[in-house]
Amino acid sequence: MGTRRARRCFAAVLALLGLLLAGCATGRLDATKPIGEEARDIDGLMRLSGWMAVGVGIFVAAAVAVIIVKFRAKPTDDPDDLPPQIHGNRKAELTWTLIPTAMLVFLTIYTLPTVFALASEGDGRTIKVEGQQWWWQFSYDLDEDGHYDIVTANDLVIQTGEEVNLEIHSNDVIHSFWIPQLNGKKDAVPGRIHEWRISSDEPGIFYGECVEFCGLSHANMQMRTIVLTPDDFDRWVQEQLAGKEAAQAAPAEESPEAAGAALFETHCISCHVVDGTYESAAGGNANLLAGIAPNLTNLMSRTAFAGALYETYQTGPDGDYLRNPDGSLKLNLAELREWVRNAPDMKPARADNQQGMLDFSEVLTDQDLDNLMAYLQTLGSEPVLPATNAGAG
Ligand code: HEC
Ligand SMILES: [Cu+2]
Repeated sequence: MGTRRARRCFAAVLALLGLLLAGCATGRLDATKPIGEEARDIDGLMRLSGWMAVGVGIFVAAAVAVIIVKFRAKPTDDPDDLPPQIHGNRKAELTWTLIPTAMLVFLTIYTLPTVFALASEGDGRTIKVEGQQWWWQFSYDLDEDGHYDIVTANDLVIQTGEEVNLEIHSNDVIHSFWIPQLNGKKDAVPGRIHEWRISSDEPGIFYGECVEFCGLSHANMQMRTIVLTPDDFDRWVQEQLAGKEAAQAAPAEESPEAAGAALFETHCISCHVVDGTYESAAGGNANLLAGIAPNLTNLMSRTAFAGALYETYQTGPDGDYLRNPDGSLKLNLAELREWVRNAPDMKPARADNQQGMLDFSEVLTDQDLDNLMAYLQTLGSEPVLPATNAGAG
């Protein structure tokens, strides 16, 4: 092999390696900047074992290079004159067995405390996490009476400094929950409850994805963790409860909201629950393979919809939220409306197979859609955004 070809080959390998490493930090999913204790512990292990591997790699590559150069056949060598033939060398074999063994034993011992620490229960609240095709649901039992007071989707809201215990369930197939900056991955397995802890030192919006292939829209099954200061978190809880109260009041008669509520009752409550108003639908549509559809009680308080594939509110090029002249957030009305009109067109799903939302494009008129949008906008107040990092970037 010519040296030019060798060099090209080497360059290609380097480029591939670069691509591979870039995969650790693509846009919003960044496994290299841990923000919570659990993520930091994992990052520490990765760094240590990574550097040990780099050391071993360099040593082996250098040894190979030296051996190739030093012991290669020289033009003056007699081709029949072989170097001494050796069968076994106890000292060498012991060395290259014992050193790697010692390194692996060291790594195991070094890793174990973290493994146990990650498996231990945190001192904060417990939140139920349910994966289903293809979105995540989060339920909060505030007074620990076995009844969930807040049920939301897409946005997992927690407060800074709290070791939150997640109880991870799946309602259909295996999914996996991963917010790279806050902890490692944990599978959601049907029929099992997996416990997992997350925490964050800083307020912010941290992005995640389902990381176990779960069917058609696996790639569109995202979620985010909104981390608020304790004061903001309390405000969020109060607003969620207030949203529940408000959802029970009937809209003013003959308003677009009332017309929307009536349409909602006709077309939507077979799957969706709005707490209080549609008690009859509690439990959702038993036929829906993926379990119930997102609880819409506080729809407006979430930053994203449809498995966090779409923003509920408009963002600018740098990820900052856009605002109306009165300071309120700008609703992403166009995409929300299009979603209600023809959801399967915006996110691959198989509604005919009871996965995802139906196509209403042949059912609802433009007027119906306007009324439904008016009604949906009454569901909850706008999201409580983290003090810093108020953007989506
Ligand atoms: C067959 C069951 C079904 C019906 C009927 C249905 N939906 Fe849905 N809807 C779903 C499912 C499932 C999702 C979640 C889809 C996803 O993210 O993949 C969803 C998502 C939504 C979302 C986004 C919520 C979020 O937090 O992600 C909105 C808004 C919504 N539906 C409104 C409506 C309206 C309005 C109607 C009536 C016109 C309706 N839906 C009828 C099943 C249904
Ligand atoms: Cu999934």
